Formats: sequence, structure tokens, C-alpha cells
Amino acid sequence: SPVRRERIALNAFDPPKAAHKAVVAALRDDVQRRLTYTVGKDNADASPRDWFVATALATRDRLVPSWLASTKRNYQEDRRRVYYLSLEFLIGRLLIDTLTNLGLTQAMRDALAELGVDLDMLRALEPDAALGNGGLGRLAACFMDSMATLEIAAMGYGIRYDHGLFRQTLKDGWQHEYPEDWLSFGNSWQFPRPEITYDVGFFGHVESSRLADGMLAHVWRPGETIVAVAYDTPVVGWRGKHVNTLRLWSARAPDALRLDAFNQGDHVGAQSEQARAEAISKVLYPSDSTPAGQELRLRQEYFFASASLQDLIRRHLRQTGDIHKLADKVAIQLNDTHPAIGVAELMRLLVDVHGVEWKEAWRITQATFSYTNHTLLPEALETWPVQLMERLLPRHMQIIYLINAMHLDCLRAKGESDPATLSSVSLIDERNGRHVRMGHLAFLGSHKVNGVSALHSALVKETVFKDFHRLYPDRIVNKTNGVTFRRWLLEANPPLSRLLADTIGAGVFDEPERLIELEKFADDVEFQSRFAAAKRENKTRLATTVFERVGVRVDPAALFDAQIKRIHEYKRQLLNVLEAVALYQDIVAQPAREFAPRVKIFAGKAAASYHQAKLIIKLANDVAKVVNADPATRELLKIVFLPNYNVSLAETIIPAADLSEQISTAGMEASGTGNMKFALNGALTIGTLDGANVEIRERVGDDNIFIFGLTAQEVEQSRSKGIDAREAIAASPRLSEALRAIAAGVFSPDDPHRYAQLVDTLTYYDHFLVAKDFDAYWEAQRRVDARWRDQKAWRRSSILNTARVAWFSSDRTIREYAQEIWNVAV
Ligand code: GL9
Repeated sequence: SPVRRERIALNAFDPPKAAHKAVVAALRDDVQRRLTYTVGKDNADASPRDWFVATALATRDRLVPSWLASTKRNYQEDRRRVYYLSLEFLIGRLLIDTLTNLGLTQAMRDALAELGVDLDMLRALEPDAALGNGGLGRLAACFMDSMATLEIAAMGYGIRYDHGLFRQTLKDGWQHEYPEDWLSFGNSWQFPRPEITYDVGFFGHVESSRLADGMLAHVWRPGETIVAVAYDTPVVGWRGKHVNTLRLWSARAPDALRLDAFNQGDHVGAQSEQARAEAISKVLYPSDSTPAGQELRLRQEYFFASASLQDLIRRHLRQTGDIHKLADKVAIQLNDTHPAIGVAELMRLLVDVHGVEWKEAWRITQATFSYTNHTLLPEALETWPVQLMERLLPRHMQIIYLINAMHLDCLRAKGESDPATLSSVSLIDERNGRHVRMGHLAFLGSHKVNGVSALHSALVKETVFKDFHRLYPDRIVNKTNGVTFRRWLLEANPPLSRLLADTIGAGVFDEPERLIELEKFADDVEFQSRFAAAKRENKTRLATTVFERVGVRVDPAALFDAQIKRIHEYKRQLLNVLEAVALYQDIVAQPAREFAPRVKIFAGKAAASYHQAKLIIKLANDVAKVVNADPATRELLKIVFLPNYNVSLAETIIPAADLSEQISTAGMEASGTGNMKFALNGALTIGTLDGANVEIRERVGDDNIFIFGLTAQEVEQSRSKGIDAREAIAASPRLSEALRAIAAGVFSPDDPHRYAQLVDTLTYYDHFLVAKDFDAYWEAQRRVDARWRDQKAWRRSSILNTARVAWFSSDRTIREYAQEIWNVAV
């Protein structure tokens, strides 16, 4: 009942004394035991890392019973299972996350204190699991949390990369990349499963023979075999009731060593097969700009798709014994096109290995798979050269041709004869060198295809899958993204969480819809000041982090303005930097005018080969250096670029932000999820009508968000007229002056021409419409200043943001997937 739930929820913050004491004592003994018997250290000799391992293992022990029970329940109740196939899971740290979900954070803090150890010190020692690049990978991690919370029998499948996303350092403002090493001290959360392995083939040839009934049978004889080894990480839901598994595959060669070669003295060559095999799970997203890199990427995709499908089929057959029932018992979500080769692989397994007739196999495949599109950017829609596919996966290429032939025949039979339409929906792009279109394969092999925000889903129908949408009008649906409130509110923002529990009851963490009850406090002066005090606590903490990492002192009383995300031209960090330059020029020019003090915070990584993005990082740093050192700014403007952005840094920045920058060129950001995290934590958004910003505005209300700039439609019209920005620049004295200063080397006296090309590109090829949107952005920023100067009004808007964004919980998103795509009860 809600009342009982309320009591339990409150207990997590303020448990009864006696029970708490017993839990603390038990945890203390567990940690002590793990330190002695697993780590094998004396308390006196134990390093902080040893304590971390002991604490993580004692925590993990607490979720194992629930994990085993969940696994058993799934089996006994013969539940329909959901498999989430994703090349990325951007998990971050797990210690506080696990303790929070188990309601044990305070108890563990007290237990460690009795051992003379500080939980926060241990927390900071855990490396981030950074098995993803950005929003797409983080979404997969939020979904794992919500699927466990909603007690869905789900499993995540991916790759256990030895090295996650690179570590970024800034040397003199330039980005440098270093390998990341999250596993160097082991991984306390994972369970290696050396007994769970699958062979994954590559290369070779296909043997065909005629069966007695006249049908052709095909057997693929791979030229190379790689072994996929399972590593399991338990994923606990809210309150620890249900625990799912994230199963990540690691690649090994079938033989560890060629002993003959080794004995003949070729010690390195003897291990070459192992090195070649292990390369598959060595590193997240190797550069795909070279042919060798491309081949490795396709090997990764096939490797994990094949191992995962073999694994889930084995589980299904053990449970039902009937391969024809696969679609009744299993739903597989393809997270982007990365696992799309799974469509051909499932067909191969069904037809070649399990003897299912082709048409029936296709029915099963379509009913089982569904596919999420995460971007309209053409460079992200994967295609593979037919030649590469033929060589690496010869049987799959045959299957793709066959699927394509049947697909096109079926359309022709329906009277579709327009060659342009047929070539646009063909699985093979015949234009420049033949390529297999993986988005098309994912679309055809699925019963549902979804975009990730209302606007994005509409654009998917109008652009990339326009012809497909006309032919299959019921297939594309929308599932607006969400974020887990456990990590992004409860764990990241303890001051606000305590205030929420005090004000509307801790039941809000079970039913986020109850956030709406905050509305009635929006104008309450007493509540406003408590809300502001929580924000201030987070800002003070961030100010310390800023000083420690970049040596800049920032004032927590200033407006904290944050743009943290991958560095990409379409996300327009450049627009933000240009506004900073213009603001700096204004402040210096008008010593008498009052300005609202601001700290502009940037963080984010650029792809190693993306030169323009790296130059934008350098520009932000160059501008920061000049602005921060100029006494004429009177401390009214500070700019900081925090290096090595990751999930943990986001957890520090987001609760401390007053303003959230979501300023992509409209039509280009599929959804965004940072935008949701910021609003939840009471930041006001300055943004374009792009991605989920549109839906955030609908919920928080026009008065509590600063929308500016061209709409997606206007962007398209504007581009069709040309992207020469000279006119827009000439019409904006502020922009002209900012660009003039940058081009003149004001911010790069050591290399005055550093930004000549950048300013040129912006002037003549402004594809992202930075110049066209500049004045509107500037004006919106001044509306921000005006609101900030009225602190009562600002606080009201801030409270209303938190109150009105409950809908962006990933629990809501997953409920929609469960009901409308997976056909799973929740
Ligand atoms: C992305 C979109 O760009 C985001 O707008 C969206 O919120 C997420 C999750 O749906 O997916 N698509 C994509 O390729 N990335 C996204 O963030 N890129 C990375 O993850 C690097």
C-alpha cells in the first residue's frame, strides 16, 4: 500500500535506530570478512583500494540472493524475456548506485566509519565503466536500471571492452587522448563465466547440398573461429526486489598458444592468433576511418550479435524445447543499427542450424526484433561494402540478398514499380560502390521501429525512412527517452532529495509523478530558500571540483551555466563560445552597466579524428584563458572547460547547474537526455526546439524555459536557400565584432591565424546555422539574465522544472516499450 511504501522509503533516509544498528554491524562484519579472506589483507596494511574492493564485494553479496531468486522466478513463471542488444553501456560507477537501490547507503557509511574508513573516499576510487560514447550508451544503462525496477525479465548484451572511452587531457587547451584502463585493478561487480562460451565464425565459404525433399541446405564453413566468453554483472532495480543481468562478451582464440611455434622459438608469433582474437573486445569504437578499422568494427558487431543470439536461443530451447515459439517468449531490441547484422544471423541460425523453413523463420525474426533509431546524421547510418560482407560473412551476404529479393518482389507484387522507390528501399545501396544498408535491414527485420523523441520520430518518418513509412505505415512509433531518477536525482543530488522527502514524502522515489506536488510550493518563500540552499550546496561542491581540476576560482553565487556533452558541430558549443566572447566585449566596453555574474562550464570529448571539434575545444580554452585573466571583467564572467567528461563528472555538474544549454541546430539532436537530467535537478533550459526540448517545454511551460532560434522546418528552408552566412553576420554587429576578434588572434596571440579557417567556414559554409541563430540566442541569454536578477522568479521557475518533469523518468519510457513494442506485462 502507498502508506506502507512511504514508511519504507522514509526508512532509507531515517531508519529506526535498533534495526539500523543491526544492519550496520552486519555490514561492518561483512566488509571486514571480505577484506581478510578475499582481498587477503590486514586492516593495518589495507590500502584505500583494498577497502573499496572489500566494500564493493560486501555490497554485491547483498544483491546475490535477490539475483538468484529473480533468475529462478523468470524461469518458473516462464516469463517473456526482453533482450537489449547494445554495442554500448555507459554505466559509470556502481558502488553508490547499488547501495542506493538496496537502501543501504547510510548503513554502509556508518559501518565503514566504525572501521575508520570514509565511504566518500572509496566512492571516488571506483573507475567509471565507460563502455559507451555518449547519450546512446547512457540510455542503455538507464534502461537496464528501469527494466530491473519494473521487474521485467530482461538481459542486456554487449561487449566487455578491455578499454572504454579514451581518457581526455587538455594540454595547453588541446585535447589529447589516452587509453582508458578501467579493469587494471579488477572489477568487483562482474562474475566471469568461463563455462559459458560460444564459437563465432568469420570468413570461409558456404557449402550447399540438395536435400531429399529437393530443398537446398546451406552450411557455412568459417575460415576463422573466435570464442565469446561471458562476463555477468548483476543490475539491481529500485529497492533491490528484482535483479537482472548485463552479459558482456569477451573474445578469445580457441587455442591460447601455438605450442609448436613457441617451442621453435617464435614466442611472439605463437600468440598472434590470440592477439588477433582479443582485438575484437580490446577497445570501444576503434576508428572506422581506415579499411582495417572498418573490418574490426563489423567483426565486433557480428561477434556480440552472434554470441547473444546463440545464448538466448539456447536458453529458450532449454525452457520450451520449441524453436517455433521463439517470438512468443522473446523480444529483442536493437539499440541502433550496430547489432542489425543480428537479423541475418537469426535467419541463419533458424534456417541453417535449427532447420526452420525460410518463411516461418522470417515470421519469427520480424516478430522478435524491434529497432531503435537514434540519429538522422547520415554519417552514423551504417553501411558496409558488399565486398567486405561477402568476405567476412559469406552466408550472411547470401541471406541478405535473399531477404532483399523477397522484399522487392513483394513490393512489385503490390504494384510498386517506381524504380526510384525500389532502389531507395533496397537493402543494397548501388550508388557509389555497393553497400549493405544496415538501417534498412533493421527496419525490415523488425515489427516496430522507434525514434527517441516526438520530433525525431516525425522526422524519421519524413526523411531516412520516408519510403519505408509509406509502405509500412504502422511500423514507426515514438518512444521519448527517459533517465533513471535513482542515479540522476537520488544519488547525484542528496541535498535536493532530502528536501523532497521532507516536503512531499520519500514516496516520490517510488512514484515520481508525485513531484507535481511541489507545484504548490513554487511561490512559498520558505521553501524557495530551502530549494536554493540545496542548489547552493551543490554549487559549492562543484566550485571545489573546478578549482581542483583547472585551478580557477568560481563564485557559487554566480549563475552556473553548463554545456556538457560530446563536442560536435551540430551541438553548437561554438555558438556558446561566441556568445561568451560577445558578452566579454560588452562587459569590457560598459564598465557602468550591471551584469549578472556568470560561470560558463564546458565539458565533453571530441572524436580523436574530428579536427573541427578539437579546434572548438581549443577555442573555448583560449577564450577562457583571456577572459579569466582580464581584471576588466570584474569577475562577472568566468569560463571553465573541465577535462575528461564522464558519467561521474556529470553527476557533479548537473545538480549544481542553474542553466542547461541545449542549443543544437533544430532537427539534429534526436532527443538529448542531459536536458532531462538538468531540468529534473532544477536547472532552467536555454534551448532550440529540437529533440526532447520540445516535450520539456510542453511540460514545464513556456515561462520556465528559454526557447530561441530557427525551428527544424525553418532550418531546412534556410539551408535550401544556401548556407553562406555573410548576410546574417553583417546584420549582427555583436557577432561581427566577436568573429573579428577571434580572426584577429585576440584569443590566440601565440598563433594569430589559428582560427582563420574556423571563422571562414562559419562565414561561407555555416551548415549548422550558428550565425543565423546568434542574435536570437543572445537575446534569450539576456532574458536569462533578467530572470536571474529576480531571484524569486528564478527560484519559482526552477522549482517548477523539478515539479513538472516526472514524465521523463526512464520507468515511463520502459513501460511504453513493454506495452507497445515488447508485449510484456508491467
Ligand atoms: C544519440 C542522439 O544523438 C541523442 O540525441 C539521443 O538522446 C541518444 C539516445 O537516444 O542517442 N544518438 C547517437 O548516435 N548518439 C546519441 O547520443 N551518440 C552517442 O552516443 C555518442
